Amino acid sequence: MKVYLNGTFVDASKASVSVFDHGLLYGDGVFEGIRSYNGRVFKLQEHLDRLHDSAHAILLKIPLSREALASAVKQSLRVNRLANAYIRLVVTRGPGDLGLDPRKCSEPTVFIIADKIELYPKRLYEEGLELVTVATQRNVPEALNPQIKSLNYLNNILAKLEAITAGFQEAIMLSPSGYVTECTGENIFTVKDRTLLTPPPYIGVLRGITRQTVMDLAARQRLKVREELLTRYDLFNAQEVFLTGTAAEIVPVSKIDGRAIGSGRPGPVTKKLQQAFRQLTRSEGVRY
Ligand code: PXG
Repeated sequence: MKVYLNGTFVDASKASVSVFDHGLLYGDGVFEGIRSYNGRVFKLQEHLDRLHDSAHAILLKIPLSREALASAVKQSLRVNRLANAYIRLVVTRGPGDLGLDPRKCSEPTVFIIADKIELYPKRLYEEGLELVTVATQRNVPEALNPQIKSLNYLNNILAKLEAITAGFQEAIMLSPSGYVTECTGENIFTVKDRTLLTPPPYIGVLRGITRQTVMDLAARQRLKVREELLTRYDLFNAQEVFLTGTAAEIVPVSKIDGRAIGSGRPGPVTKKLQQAFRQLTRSEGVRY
């Protein structure tokens, strides 16, 4: 496997960054997780836009133009001969000294890992996922805005560990006032009476690209879609709940904190959206 690292392709075994890189020392950097389907990168422009917005929010200047980044992503897929892949695009503050001061970092580090996509077990999509609400609250926008896809994922990892310790695979994180935010690496939706609801970004969620894609697909299916504050009660009493994310796509939720959601099986609205999503990933994207 070849990894793009600061302008060149190097063997994966030689693709290393400095221990002085502030991405490592402080989580000072931003990233994207992107997917390709059948030789096309899905929503590439949207991912590059979000990467730039994340970088802009932390005063990090990406040393490559959008076009250069796009072509580096495509080249990573070509050199590794991958038709269906998971792509990790990372920009860090770069190597500096042991202080926090980002001005001491000479040059941002840019790397792209393109690897085979590890699909989740089929059972997950057929039976649905059981979730648990955890005590670790989602970062508040006033401190570290979850809209910034930064390299600092400890908030999410702590929540994930709580879920795992409790015997579940995924966690629901709440805001400090107890509103539903998102899972550790997926956005959340409820379905009730042909209306999709999902928490608004200001409560502290990542503006997921799959989230937006599903909102667009839902509108085309004449479903109503709204961003609204949701409580656990709203989740428990929804007809359907599902999660969205680049890696997981659309995952039905069967149970939350011991309460069955709807029939406890993937519902018709979720299934129809999954179908439309599959169709879309097959028919659009940037060719490489
Ligand atoms: N919320 C958070 C906190 C995320 O990290 C999403 C939502 C979904 O966004 P997209 O744009 O992918 O629809 C993410 C996705 C993983 C993993 O292993 C997921 C993400 C990052 C790293 C790993 O599932 N980000």
